Amino acid sequence: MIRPAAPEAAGEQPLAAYLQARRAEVEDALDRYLPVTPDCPEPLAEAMRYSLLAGGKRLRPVLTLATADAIDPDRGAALAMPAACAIEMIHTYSLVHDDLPAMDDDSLRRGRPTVHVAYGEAMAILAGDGLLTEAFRVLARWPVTDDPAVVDRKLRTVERVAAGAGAGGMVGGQVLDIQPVDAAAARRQPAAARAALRAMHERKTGALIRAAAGAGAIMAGADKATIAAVDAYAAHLGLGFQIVDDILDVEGDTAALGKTAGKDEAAGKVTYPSLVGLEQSRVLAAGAIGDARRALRAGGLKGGRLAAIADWVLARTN
Ligand code: GRG
Repeated sequence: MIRPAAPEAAGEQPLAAYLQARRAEVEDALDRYLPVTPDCPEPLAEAMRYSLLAGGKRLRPVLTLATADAIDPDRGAALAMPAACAIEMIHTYSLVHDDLPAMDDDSLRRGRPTVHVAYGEAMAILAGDGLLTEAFRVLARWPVTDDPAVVDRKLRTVERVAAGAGAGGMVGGQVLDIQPVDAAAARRQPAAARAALRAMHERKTGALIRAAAGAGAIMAGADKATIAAVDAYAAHLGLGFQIVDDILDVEGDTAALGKTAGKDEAAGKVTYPSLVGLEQSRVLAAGAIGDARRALRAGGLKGGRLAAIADWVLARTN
């Protein structure tokens, strides 16, 4: 959409190959972490697999792994893989619940019928519950270790992920999103409306993206200052991601997105394009990605894939 992705450093594989390889590793690991019968009743196991192994960009787990790679290229990704998968399980649960008739009432996700359409509402609620709960089992159990330093990292990761996903993070953001909006008031007070929109997205979308990057940093053994730099990067990245999401809802098509396009306008939602127009939305998205790159430089995190991932988030078409 805006500018080319960052050039690879000499000897590095292209970003697309890196993303593809990391996604494949995540999908293998997700498959291993998912509960199976007879412990898990068959219909629940099936609905959880249906939602979790249905593709998706895998932005959050790849971000966890790329952050860990940037900090400890040798061991970081292996240490962070369980957290990466747990975050994707939480993200997927949020999509399953968001699609329910009581929330967004959508019938298409990741290019196929939503879980409640395929398995019924009760099973969709329970599949989401199962994914959320199993995510915390994965965080607590893996990597299996007696090393007190790694045990400490796991505990800090659990706290950070719970904060990103919970009442002060994604769940709280969803609550703000379902409050009725006064579109006329938003038009009268555009600055206040924009601040409210940003605050909602910081929680609903941004908090889990921050937790994804933060988990990678913590599991790879980053110091406090580096964790803070990663957090600043991810906060800007989350905002950029969301603005692009709003733009794609207007400009994208349902087949490419794998979810229903044009829903925001149909639902009368306040979005970046509805508040500031498409052109200014693009400027804001590029600004957020520029801020993300600056946060990396300020934190001395120049190596690795994080800058290129920021460019990819801006350029994405689905
Ligand atoms: C139900 C507790 C609860 C929360 C739902 C994330 C969320 C909160 C709702 C999803 C609705 C939505 C369209 C949010 C905008 C940004 C977003 C999170 C898009 C979906 O994430 P992607 O694009 O999806 O990373 P894939 O399928 O690629 O993983």
